Parts: sequence; structure tokens; C-alpha cells
Amino acid sequence: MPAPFAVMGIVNVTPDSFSDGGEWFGTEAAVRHGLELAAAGAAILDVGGESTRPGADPVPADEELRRVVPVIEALAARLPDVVLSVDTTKAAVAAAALDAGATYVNDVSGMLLDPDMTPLVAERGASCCLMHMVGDPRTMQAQAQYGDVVDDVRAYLEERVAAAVSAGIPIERIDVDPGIGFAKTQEHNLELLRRLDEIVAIGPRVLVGTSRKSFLGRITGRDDPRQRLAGTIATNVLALASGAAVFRVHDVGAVHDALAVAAHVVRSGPAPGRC
Ligand code: HH2
Repeated sequence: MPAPFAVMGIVNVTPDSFSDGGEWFGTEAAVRHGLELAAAGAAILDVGGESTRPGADPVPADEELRRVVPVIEALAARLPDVVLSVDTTKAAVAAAALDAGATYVNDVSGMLLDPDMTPLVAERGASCCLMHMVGDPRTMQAQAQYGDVVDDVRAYLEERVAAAVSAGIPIERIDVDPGIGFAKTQEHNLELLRRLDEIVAIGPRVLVGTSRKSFLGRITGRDDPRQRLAGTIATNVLALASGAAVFRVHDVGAVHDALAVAAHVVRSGPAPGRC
């Protein structure tokens, strides 16, 4: 039986990502890291060339392309069974990544920042993740204001899914993500995880990205993001129990094994579809 979850390994080709900025900034190091993550159990590799941490400066499209395209090309040649995702909000970057071998577009703006993104994903038959965020990474934390955060995120994602489907993206190719840490306070993040089943009820596969994020450090007192693996595992296991299916993480091996064990306890039915 295939795993009832997919681990998405993070390959940040950036100098400034919040937890591993600069570690894999260079084609060779990033490709080596991607190969290691695949060997550790990643079914999807998410290659990004622009940090989305709060306050991050935007990266011009040509620079983002220069970072991600050679990495995706090399990984596609070496890993035919791994889904390659590009983490971008720019259609030009997504188009070049799809040409280079990616088949999945992870757009933290829910395909709202670039009007060319939805038609591109539809035309190219790609899969995608629609994430909830308000504003952009420079401004988002000031916009963490909701009536009921779960109701508001759910309504937003339902609207983005409907727009994507009406533009021609089949629903089976869409994942949704509540956007942990994006325009959210500590309590918003915890409430979304507590009531994740309400996001799962929207229908598409749910992706969660809690890996090493600051809300974990606020609870555990771990200031160094690399010290937040235990918190990452706890949140991913709880999310699996609530019905999430895709887990975006830095520490693939440990999270994969934790999810594999948890899945044997919480799920006995068939896998929820593609990776
Ligand atoms: N989080 C980050 C980036 N992309 N995509 C999705 N779908 N969901 C997430 O939660 C998510 C995401 C932030 O993490 P990271 O890539 O490690 O940091 P940075 O944006 O600083 O590169």
C-alpha cells in the first residue's frame, strides 16, 4: 500500500530564507540537498528562489529564474519518480520551471499576485497548491485580522479553488493550504491546526507547512529554527490525524518516519490519491 501522505522536501535556493538561508544557495549544493531529501523519503521537492519570511524583500523574476531553473533541470534528470514543485508567485518563473521539468506550482499568494498564473497552470496541465495569505510577505503580519480565522481562511480557499476550477484546472490537481505563519498571529496558527478538519472538509488535499516556524519556537523557547524539529513533528502528526495529506518540511527523514508510524495508527483505508 502506498503511503497515505506525501512529504514535500524544501529546497531553498536563497541567501535569506528564515531557517536555512544560504545553506543551499548555489546550484550544486541545492541539487545535492534535493537528492538527499528524495533519498530520505520526499515524494515532492519544492524548489524556491525567493524567501517568503515576514519582511522579506522581493526578488526580480530574472534572478529567481537563475536560481531555480538549473536546480529543477538537474533534479528532473536524476529523479524521474519525484514530483518537482516550484515555489513562486510569478508566472514567468513558473513557466520556465515547468519547461525545466516541474509539474507542480506552489503559489503562496493563491495565484492572486500574478494574473497570468492561473491560465498558465491550466494550459500546462500542472498541479498546484493554493495557499492562504493576506497582502504580501512585506506587509502580511500587519494584516492578521479576522472575524473567525478558520471560517475566513476556509471561505478564501473555497473562492480560490472555485476560480481555479472555472479557469480550467481540474480539482484533482489542486491542493489547499491554510498558510501557517502567513498573516497569522500565534493564536491564529494554533486555531487553524486545532480545527484543520474544517479546512480538510473543503475537499481538495490539504498541504501544511509548519516546519521550523516561529510559532513553534514561541512555545518551546527554541530561538534557533534548526532546534524546532520536535515541534515540527508534533504539528505534522496532529495534522495527519486531522486529515492533511501533504507535509512541507525541511527535515524530511525524521518527519517521514513519524508520519509513517502515525499513519499506521490513524488510517487503515487506502491512500488518498496521487502525489
Ligand atoms: N511556507 C514557506 C514557504 N512556502 N508554501 C506553502 N504552500 N506553505 C507554507 O507553509 C510555506 C510555503 C516558508 O518556509 P521556507 O521556505 O522554509 O522559508 P522562506 O520563505 O524564508 O524561504
